[in-house]
Amino acid sequence: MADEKEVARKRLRVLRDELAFHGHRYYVLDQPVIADVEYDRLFRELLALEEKFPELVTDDSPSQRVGGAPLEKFAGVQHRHAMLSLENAFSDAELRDFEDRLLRFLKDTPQLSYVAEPKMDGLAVELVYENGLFVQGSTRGDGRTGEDITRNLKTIAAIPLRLQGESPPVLLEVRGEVFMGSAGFKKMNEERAAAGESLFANPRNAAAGSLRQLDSRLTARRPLDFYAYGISDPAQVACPTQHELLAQLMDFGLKVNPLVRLCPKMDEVIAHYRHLLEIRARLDYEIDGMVVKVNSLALQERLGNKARTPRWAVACKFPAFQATTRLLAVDFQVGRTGVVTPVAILEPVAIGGVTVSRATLHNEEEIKRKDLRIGDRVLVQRAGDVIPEIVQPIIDLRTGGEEPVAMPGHCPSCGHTLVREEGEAALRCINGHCPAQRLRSLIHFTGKTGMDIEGLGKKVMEQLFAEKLVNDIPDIYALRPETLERLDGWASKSAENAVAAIAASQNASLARLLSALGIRHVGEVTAAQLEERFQTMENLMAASLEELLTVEGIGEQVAASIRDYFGDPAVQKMLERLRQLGVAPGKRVAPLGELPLRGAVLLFTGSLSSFSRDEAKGVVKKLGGQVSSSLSRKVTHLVCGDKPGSKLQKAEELGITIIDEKGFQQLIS
Ligand code: I6G
Repeated sequence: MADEKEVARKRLRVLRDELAFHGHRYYVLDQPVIADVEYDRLFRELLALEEKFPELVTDDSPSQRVGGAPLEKFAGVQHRHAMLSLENAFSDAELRDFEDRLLRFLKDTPQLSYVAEPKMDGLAVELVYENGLFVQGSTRGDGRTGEDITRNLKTIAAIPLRLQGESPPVLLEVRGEVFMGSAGFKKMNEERAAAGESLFANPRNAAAGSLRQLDSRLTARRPLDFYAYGISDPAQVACPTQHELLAQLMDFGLKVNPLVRLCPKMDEVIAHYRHLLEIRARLDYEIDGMVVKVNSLALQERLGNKARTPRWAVACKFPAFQATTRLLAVDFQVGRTGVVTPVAILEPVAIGGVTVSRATLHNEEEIKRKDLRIGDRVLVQRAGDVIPEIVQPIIDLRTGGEEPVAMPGHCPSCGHTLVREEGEAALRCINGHCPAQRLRSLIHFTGKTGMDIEGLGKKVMEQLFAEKLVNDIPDIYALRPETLERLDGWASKSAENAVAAIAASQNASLARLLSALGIRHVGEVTAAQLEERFQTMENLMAASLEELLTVEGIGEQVAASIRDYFGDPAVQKMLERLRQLGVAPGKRVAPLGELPLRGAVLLFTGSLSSFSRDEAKGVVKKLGGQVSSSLSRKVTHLVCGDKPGSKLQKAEELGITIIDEKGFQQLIS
């Protein structure tokens, strides 16, 4: 047994090292060198050995990341060096003021270089490493005393349980930010919504809530991440600059934000701020600004700290993406497929430089889930180009006078009774003549995912619809410059351009036209597949349900929707009118039944002089024929090129028609 234990001890050491190495490649560098299954196999081997010899479990074992039994509460932790906050700057001018203050303070230093990096919207923590081993982790707390969240921090894969390198410092107190990526946050909230649990307002709250779990097994399930940004005392490592310090932290196996920039001058700092602001919405995590630090650690020391903030650093804040305002009313908008969507009407509020007065509410379930009431003070958020949304009502500010949101029973546009189809969250107007649906369909038809007709955007389509000039899709193709010219806001040039753009769309591909028609369940991808298979509108209209089901990616629901659409006499009439008005998608080929090579199966042997094999096969398929790769009785024609090989004799024996290249050319002409 003693021998077995010794073998296990050695093997566990190897496994810990290997798992730490691969964990670092995967979670920190994002460059795994083994497959997940291989990692899992090593991990399972480690767990099995540790289960057999629990006394061999070490603090830095990867098994410690899974979390342990719940605590009663967190213990307090005294920070050896206070965790300070940062002063803020809100403009270029305030950044220049920061530099002026530094230069005044230092007197003898004419030029300063800086390190600038994104300010993560997460939670500041301290990680204490003794002789390379992670021994304690804590929150910032009040700056002097934080909470001991070691067990929770150990569950975060990006935090090394042991520092890399041969000679780690005796003591290293790493400062950094724990955060939750946007994708992980979204997924987690979706799962919580499905389980009927309350939602987190933003990734920061979610990260904070996850870190403060008394049961670290729950923390282990949350998609938390970590970036290091400094240490508590520069004396702990021998580095002359902030930039080299960050490189040293990376060598220790810690994760540092790749958007850290060394800026030789304040101009570069400002340029990096603009860059971060520009890419902010595309990052997979939220940042609320940029932190600028004097690069020289000796100068940082000379500059020192004020009561609560270092003199050598400043946070340049970004405009907020969230704000609070009042929910004034809820409007109901009818989409082109008849879906009725509630829209929040808000007291206008500026968010990140844009005035927001409307926000999407998705559907009734969303209103119920968020418990929104008219008159509520609400937290609103806007991210990038995404439509603003209400995050949550601020329940504590309710006065009691707030009213529940009443869902309509009838279509706000045509008055038709609304229905809710089985398994759908949405309310729907099923009146095929509903004016709101018609207008939305027209806007979709001319829009980007439709025919993409320049000059016929949403506003213009609303105008043409209101003026009763365009009531149905074919009306678009009947528009004349003289008619448009007379309308408000039009001139002869814009009218001519619009009509020219309309005319140009007459020859758009079939796929584009199908996508523009807005057939339910037929988006751009399905439209392209339908074009590939049927080639003309006539073929598609004549296709049976069975034929539609043979198209890749088309199932019962989509096939039925296409059949229903083309089976509708009003649609047939509309398409006929479109045809008469010259809308002729793509180039016309004969209907499938009339294709000249329908029923023919060709086999090629030897090389052809005027076609490559692929070209020849392509032509055959286009003309309705099939190409075989082997000789059988199904083959109707053997096409013999130069040096035909053994197939020729066999084909003769089977009585198959044999043609040469000239014969092939005649066949396809
Ligand atoms: O709260 C902080 C976030 C990011 C910081 C910080 C930081 O550097 C990127 N740096 C310092 C020095 C402090 N707080 C005090």
